[in-house]
Amino acid sequence: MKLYCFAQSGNAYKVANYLNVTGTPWEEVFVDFFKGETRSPAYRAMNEMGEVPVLVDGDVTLSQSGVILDYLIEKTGKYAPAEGDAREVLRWVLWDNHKGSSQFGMTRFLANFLPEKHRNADVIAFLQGRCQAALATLDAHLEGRDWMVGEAPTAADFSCCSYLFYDEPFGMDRSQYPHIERWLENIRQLPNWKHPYDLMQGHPLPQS
Ligand SMILES: N[C@@H](CCC(=O)N[C@@H](CS)C(=O)NCC(=O)O)C(=O)O
Repeated sequence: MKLYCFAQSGNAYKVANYLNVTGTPWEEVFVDFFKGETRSPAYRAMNEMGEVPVLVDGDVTLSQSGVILDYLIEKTGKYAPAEGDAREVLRWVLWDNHKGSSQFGMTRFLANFLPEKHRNADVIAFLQGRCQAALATLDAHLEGRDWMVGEAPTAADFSCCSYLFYDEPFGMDRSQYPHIERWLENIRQLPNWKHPYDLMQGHPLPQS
């Protein structure tokens, strides 16, 4: 299996983290996102959405981290939801794609990776408000729970946690979210867990 990814991509990390902690063999294909590779015709021919991650498994090519996780869980049988929990897992993966990772990723990008001369403080402040609202939702859900859904990790955990392992600031005062911190520690304890920068290539970014 090949995973098209790069270190700064929390969306790719959702899949890389799953592959790593489940011990599923995979091959990394580095995508030079910051040089515009996802906008190239060759990349678009593979993924018309122009996004990372993409998983290629034989003649199966998939994009969208939630879909890829669903495929891998079906294929490996690892971290499948308990009976009756699948729809609740999907509900959180969809929430994450809209209200969680999408906001965290964009805010982190604008505040850290965009050249300083292009950063807009008002836009960043607006997005930080969105991040804080999402984090409050997540923290409240995790109160009294070890995992997002049920008694073991599922795609909901792999999806929702990914951007929260990165250290670049994007508006999160970690001390405000003790349930999130406890849950992230549970994920760090999974077998062979690795930080995204130790799992995928491209960090640190070359100085421009
Ligand atoms: N919902 C998608 C989001 C994927 C996504 O936005 N990936 C970013 C990298 S983290 C990307 O490739 N963006 C390219 C672009 O928006 O042009 C998923 O979960 O896979």
